[in-house]
Amino acid sequence: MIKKLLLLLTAPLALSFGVANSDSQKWDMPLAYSATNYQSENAAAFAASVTEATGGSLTIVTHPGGSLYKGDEIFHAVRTGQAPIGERLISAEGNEDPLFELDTLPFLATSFEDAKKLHEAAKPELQALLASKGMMMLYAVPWPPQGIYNKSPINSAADMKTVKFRAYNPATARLAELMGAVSTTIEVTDLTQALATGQVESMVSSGSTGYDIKIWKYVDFWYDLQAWLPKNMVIVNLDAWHDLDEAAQNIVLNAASEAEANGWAKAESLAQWYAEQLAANGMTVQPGGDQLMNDLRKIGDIMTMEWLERAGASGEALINAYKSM
Ligand code: PCA
Repeated sequence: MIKKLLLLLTAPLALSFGVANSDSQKWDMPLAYSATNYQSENAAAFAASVTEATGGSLTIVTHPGGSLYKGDEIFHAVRTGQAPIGERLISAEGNEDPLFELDTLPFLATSFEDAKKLHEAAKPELQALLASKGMMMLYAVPWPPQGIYNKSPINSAADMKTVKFRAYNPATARLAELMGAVSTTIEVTDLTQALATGQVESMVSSGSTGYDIKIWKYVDFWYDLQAWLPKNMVIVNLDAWHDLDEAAQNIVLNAASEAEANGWAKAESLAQWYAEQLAANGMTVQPGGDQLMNDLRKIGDIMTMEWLERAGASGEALINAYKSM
């Protein structure tokens, strides 16, 4: 009898605990880049701000450095809901859709100001594209302007012939091909080893990534080409999103717009500092010479033409909209 009574008393208690648990959620957030990079630090601040503002009813835990999912797994993980949220280099998904490559078209948007305009111009279509894949973008943050790292001086594109080149997306692989270089696509987490073993000896990237991997141990030159500013995006799975109540959604959206503003400001304020760090560690940091820039502009024109062929009228409209901003 007493046993029965106890059962009767404890059953609803257990039930209410169960409900309380399912009401509070934990989102694991995979990041591809190292914990100390400003992109990851910005994501960690975003996660902390959501966790605090929701009083822990939504806890977001970041997993930097590809520790939960590697960079090239994150898009798929979020799409399938294996991860509710994650950060991915937008242009790395260029094979999925040309729209993802807009911010890596050489010399289209080469300053933070222009990159921001390009971002605003593309946002609605990018959101629609992601929605068609069951995802939504919460915010996007640029990398500083891109330049070429190499072991020896480069005066023209021809100097890149047969060089073993690290690519980070289909566009940089195409750039390598047009220069006559030989590319391998490698995530930053595997980059130090690839440079140390001689698998690659050159790449195009920002001062930020060169600094993070202490690239001065392997190469001596960085040409600050200001060729484009690629972005990382933080994406959320729409099923996970719809599991949140409206109050939590609003908290996430507010934290996201703060993270976007902070991330852009941080990237811009660090760009020059990164270049100085490369130089301070013995590298020759300089702009591209005339011949190199001319060659790369021609290659950029080819890549833009090829992109327009794939992106069609809507791609052209997007570029025109950006140019008229
Ligand atoms: N760093 C990233 C992408 C662009 C950048 O500056 C990388 O090299 O993977």
